[in-house]
Amino acid sequence: MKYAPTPFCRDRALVGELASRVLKGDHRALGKAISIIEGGGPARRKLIQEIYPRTGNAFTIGITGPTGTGKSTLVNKAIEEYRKRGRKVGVLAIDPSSPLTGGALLGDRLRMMDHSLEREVYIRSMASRGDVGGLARAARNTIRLLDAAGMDVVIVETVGAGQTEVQVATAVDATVVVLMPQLGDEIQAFKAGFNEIGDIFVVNKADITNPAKTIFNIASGVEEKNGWRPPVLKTVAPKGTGVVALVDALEKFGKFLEERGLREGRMRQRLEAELMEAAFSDFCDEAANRLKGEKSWRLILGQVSKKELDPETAAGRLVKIIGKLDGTPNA
Ligand SMILES: Nc1nc2c(ncn2[C@@H]2O[C@H](COP(=O)(O)OP(=O)(O)O)[C@@H](O)[C@H]2O)c(=O)[nH]1
Ligand SMILES: [Mg+2]
Repeated sequence: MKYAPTPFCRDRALVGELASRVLKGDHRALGKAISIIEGGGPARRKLIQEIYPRTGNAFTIGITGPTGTGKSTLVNKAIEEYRKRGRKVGVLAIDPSSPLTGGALLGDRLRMMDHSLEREVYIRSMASRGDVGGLARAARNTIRLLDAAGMDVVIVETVGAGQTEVQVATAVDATVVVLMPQLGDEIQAFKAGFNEIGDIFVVNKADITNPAKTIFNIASGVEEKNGWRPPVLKTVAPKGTGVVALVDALEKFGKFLEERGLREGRMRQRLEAELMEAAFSDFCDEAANRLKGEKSWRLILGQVSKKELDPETAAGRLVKIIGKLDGTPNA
């Protein structure tokens, strides 16, 4: 059960108060609010109800690519560049490492530490857990919180081209795919997955080997979408080389979306996917809980275990039973 064990009527007032502090840009409140988002349940719903009208102002950026290509280093430098341009920056780093070690998580936190104390920068890490849909949902809502808290730019770092990463990477206005020279297999992966999601491509670690061939390979693979041809940029993240050009390209893409009136449409498309996922996920949780309270559930379970009924026929019957269940859904 995801629902908070504390009585929610008391929590409602607390969550309302927390939301108003988030809207004022209070970093401590943000931290608590993100934990509520991760926890799910009615507190999450109340929180999002409160802040949602105040979202939509931040320019949201997804940074993705294989492990070790230099994404975190690049994010750090991008934060610096955005600070120079007077923007408030929120960062969400989604870590792929096993929740048992948490090694890279700590590393990311340390690497980003120099900015954490600044008032205009907020950085949060989120461990990727087993629950794929849950993570994407938490990430989307965290982006909303950072947006509502007054961040001008929200950056989300994810790894790889798996289902979750693609979901998260596409929950933003602009997606930057970070690769490096001589990735070999990764270039194949790029062709399979990254190609479609990238609005800007970066070949980082340009100091290690000549990136010309990699850049050429990527550039010949990218396709123009609605009049935007994704640029392929070259960077040396630790030195900050190419970072100004990257932030320029992001700003240019942001303007492009606004001028062409594409931002709204893209947002709507993302919402469509999100609502469908969220509704089905909640429906499954709720239906499972209700079903388990039904006499027919135990009856059918018993029949299957005694081999009076097979699992496939049982599943079909359960679907019919779920369809007939009524009750007041959690509002
Ligand atoms: N030589 C070189 N090393 C880099 C560059 N960018 C990042 N690194 C190093 O590569 C390692 C992985 O970087 P990190 O930012 O954690 O990659 P991530 O896994 O994509 O987030 C770190 O040791 C960085 O210092 C670069 O442009 N050149
Ligand atoms: Mg990283």
